[in-house]
Amino acid sequence: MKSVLILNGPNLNLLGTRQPEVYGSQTLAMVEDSCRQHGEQAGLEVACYQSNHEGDLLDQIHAAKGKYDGIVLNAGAYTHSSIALMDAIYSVEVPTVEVHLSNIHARETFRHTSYIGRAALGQICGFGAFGYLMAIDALLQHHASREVS
Ligand code: CA2
Repeated sequence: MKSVLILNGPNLNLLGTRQPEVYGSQTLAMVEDSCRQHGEQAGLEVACYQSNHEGDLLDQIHAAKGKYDGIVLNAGAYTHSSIALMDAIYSVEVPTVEVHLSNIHARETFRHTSYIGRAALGQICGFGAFGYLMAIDALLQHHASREVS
């Protein structure tokens, strides 16, 4: 495993500006920096991208095939609505870990459903920005276990 794409969806560019009790006080730039540092320690290249547009996120997922060994995806509110993002993850076959800062299962009922979760390797939620680092480790572990088997 050599490279990972950290992909963030709608409104996550606003991190650190409002609702720190729900999403923490770190800005997206801070979260991305700690992902880069964490990846560097494991010899990984980490690329980061954020978009508020579903089509942009789809394009990034399509372009990840053959380019990245894994995706860490916080699709924001598209998590709960986007069959298109789910289909894209299925189709590119790039191992994807779904991340949420908040515990979506402890919030409003409409946040309990994740289309992303059907196509992802797994889901990490409720651990704030640390969840992104956990997701990188989960991808590393996923690749390591496939190399020995
Ligand atoms: O907990 C998460 O990471 C979410 O993906 C965040 C999304 C929400 O729609 C999902 O249900 C769970 C919302 C991101 C909004 O982020 C903001 C942060 C600060 C200020 C305004 C928006």
